[in-house]
Amino acid sequence: MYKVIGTAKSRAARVLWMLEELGQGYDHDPAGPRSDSVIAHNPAGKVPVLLVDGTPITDSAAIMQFLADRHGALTYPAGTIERAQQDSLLHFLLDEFDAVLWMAARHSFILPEDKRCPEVKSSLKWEFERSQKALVARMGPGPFLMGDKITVPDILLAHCLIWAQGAKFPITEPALEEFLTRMRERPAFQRAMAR
Ligand SMILES: N[C@@H](CCC(=O)N[C@@H](CS)C(=O)NCC(=O)O)C(=O)O
Repeated sequence: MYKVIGTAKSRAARVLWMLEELGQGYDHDPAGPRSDSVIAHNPAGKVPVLLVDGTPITDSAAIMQFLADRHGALTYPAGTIERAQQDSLLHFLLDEFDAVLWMAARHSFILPEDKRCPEVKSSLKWEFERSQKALVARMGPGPFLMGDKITVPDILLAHCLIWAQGAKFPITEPALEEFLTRMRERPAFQRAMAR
């Protein structure tokens, strides 16, 4: 029923991880961005793409939330206060973590060389540190962002923190280091990364 297109070294890792958490079977095409099998389903050439019985869905956050809703796990139900708080965290992470890391990547190796401004990275690192403080200030005792229950934003956050380590964006908040250690220990994460 499900086919994930996109190398596990990309944001496709989030979708692989989610499917493993949900215990759903899937096929995986580890295609790179802008490859023919990606462009066939997403004219933007971006990964991940999830094929659901052949119908493509793009954008990792939308895909993760779709899967969570469809299988009734890792999410609060739509229309509840908890779901609003969960979505709010998701959007905060997309704005303040994902977008900052993506901007740094664009100015490091994605944009054509003559369009890159590498000096923007020090400003982005400063923003990333500030956003970590803001996130920790709204986190409860855990172990997950929404308390006892793992939800979609936990996977997004853990993936962004791993991305940050690779991009040499320091994780400055001990609570986030501890969160990442816990998330990495999850068998579903390890199965997804084994791909
Ligand atoms: N918001 C999208 C972003 C997708 C995206 O930009 N993916 C990167 C790889 S992680 C990509 O395919 N980049 C190729 C490009 O921008 O040309 C998502 O979360 O899926």
